[in-house]
Amino acid sequence: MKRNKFRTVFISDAHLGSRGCKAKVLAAFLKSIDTRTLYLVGDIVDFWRLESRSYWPAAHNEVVRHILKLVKRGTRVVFVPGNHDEAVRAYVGMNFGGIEIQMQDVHRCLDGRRLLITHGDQYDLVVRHSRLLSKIGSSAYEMLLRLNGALNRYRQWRGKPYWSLAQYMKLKVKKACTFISNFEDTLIQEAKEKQLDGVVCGHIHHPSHVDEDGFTYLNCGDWIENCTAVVESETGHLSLLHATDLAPKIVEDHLEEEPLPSTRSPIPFPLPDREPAAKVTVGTDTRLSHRN
Ligand SMILES: [Mn+2]
Repeated sequence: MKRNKFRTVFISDAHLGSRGCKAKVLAAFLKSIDTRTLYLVGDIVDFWRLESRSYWPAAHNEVVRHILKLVKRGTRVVFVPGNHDEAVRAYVGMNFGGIEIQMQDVHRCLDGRRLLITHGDQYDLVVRHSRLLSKIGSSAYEMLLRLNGALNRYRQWRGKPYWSLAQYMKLKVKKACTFISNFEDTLIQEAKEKQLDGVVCGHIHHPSHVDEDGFTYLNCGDWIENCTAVVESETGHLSLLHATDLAPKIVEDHLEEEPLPSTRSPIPFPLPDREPAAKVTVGTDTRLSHRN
């Protein structure tokens, strides 16, 4: 099997152990890549969900198996836990079967730029100050996703396109909550204070690639709704990818029962390998269309 080669791949918010997780798509994605470094940018396993009931279908094992396979093939795997897998934070500095656990990390790109790697919940004031509040929010969100699934099965049956109720509700709710709108700014500020050139994070399930004043903000998105990853090509290009950009056939086979939003990654794939590494791709500011 010919795999897509990368220098670095960043994924976040898989939420393994929760019903919303598109584990089959993620497994297909991991199977289709070859990378020197894989960053797991938090909320990979959803311990909050597993606390209340155990849910672990075979596809979730497949994801873990493919990550371990990458380790075996020589990929450096760094796990930066998030708030849903914060239990793992107790093991920062340790190494489990080739997976390094780090609280945060700094990634040096091929072109020398240094990026802060963090899940991002530390900069989300609501999660920080009210674990209970965000837990309530999290189970309401899962209910919403189930409702969303039912609604879209109905829409599909009526021949209508996919429409994300969860996304719609999230945008509505978040508009009222300025803390999320501050999330990106806070993270950018944090990385600037650390004298870094950018940040790769997750947490808000909102894939985004912004290049501004020589500073890069990349949000990995999630594997519940968006199925996106941040990648650094072998020539040092940073971009945001949609899973179907990489492994369209395999991925689409798994999506029949669970349609994805029709929006595709704005970055064309395959990546333009011939261009010099220092040239930064012009980011598409998705904040313009979905203000958090
Ligand atoms: Mn999170």
